[in-house]
Amino acid sequence: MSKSLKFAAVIAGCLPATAAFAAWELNMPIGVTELSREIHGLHMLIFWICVLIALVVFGMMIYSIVKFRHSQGAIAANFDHSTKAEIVWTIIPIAILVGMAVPAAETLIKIEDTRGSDLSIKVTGYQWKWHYDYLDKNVAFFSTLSDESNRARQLNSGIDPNTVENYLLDVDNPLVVPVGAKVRILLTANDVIHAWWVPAFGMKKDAIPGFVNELWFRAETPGVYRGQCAELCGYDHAFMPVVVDVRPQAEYDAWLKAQQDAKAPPATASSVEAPAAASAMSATAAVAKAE
Ligand SMILES: [Cu+2]
Repeated sequence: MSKSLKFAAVIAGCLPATAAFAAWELNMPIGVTELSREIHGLHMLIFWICVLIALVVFGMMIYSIVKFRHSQGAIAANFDHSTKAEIVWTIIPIAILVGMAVPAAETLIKIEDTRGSDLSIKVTGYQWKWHYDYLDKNVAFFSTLSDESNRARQLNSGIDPNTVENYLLDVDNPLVVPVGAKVRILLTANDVIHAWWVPAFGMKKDAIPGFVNELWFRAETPGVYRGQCAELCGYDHAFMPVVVDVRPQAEYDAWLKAQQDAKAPPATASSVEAPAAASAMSATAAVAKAE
């Protein structure tokens, strides 16, 4: 078999594998928000610039090594300084860096611009769960690992994790937001540093105790988007997923109303709670007096 035939056979042998590789995502996900698409575009732009630089540099290197080899009688040039070459190899990299910095800075500014949001949610990281507080909406709740995943993850649980849908990526109470709304997330933590991360939104930011970090997203397609805590935060770090349920506006409004109604105390609650609180206070006073 000739060399070229062998080469063709190798290529043909690789062909069935390409179909399998198609399902084997290597690249970043494109996501479902304008920002995630821009970040992906930026990533591809810089990738292709790197490819181009590699082709030019390695192409010139290989060409020079082959063409001007000693066995062909090449004689090395004998100079130790070239102002022209130094100007060229300074200006070209500067132009490349500026060309990359301009679109990168534009995207960064957009990412940081949380003005004009439709909805603000305070997200607090806890060891090992998330707390969501819809500001000015009187809705707040904890979001913890789903019971199914939690049972399966226990040592010797006897449950095959492969049988659990969205294993370690499911929660009891997901964050619910309306589609198309600019959602501002105010991020903080109650104990150690966590990080709130939803790959489909292109957003990941640290939740730091004593600090408030901001991020925003505008999901364009309804659906359930999953992420995880992305900052090693203790031994259950792997068990505090993030789930965001993006719903059409009407469905979101109905959900919000249901949450508010469920939270509203029944009319008699205050009359029941008040005496209990009063007696607790008097008990504290009595203890204080006794001391
Ligand atoms: Cu965490």
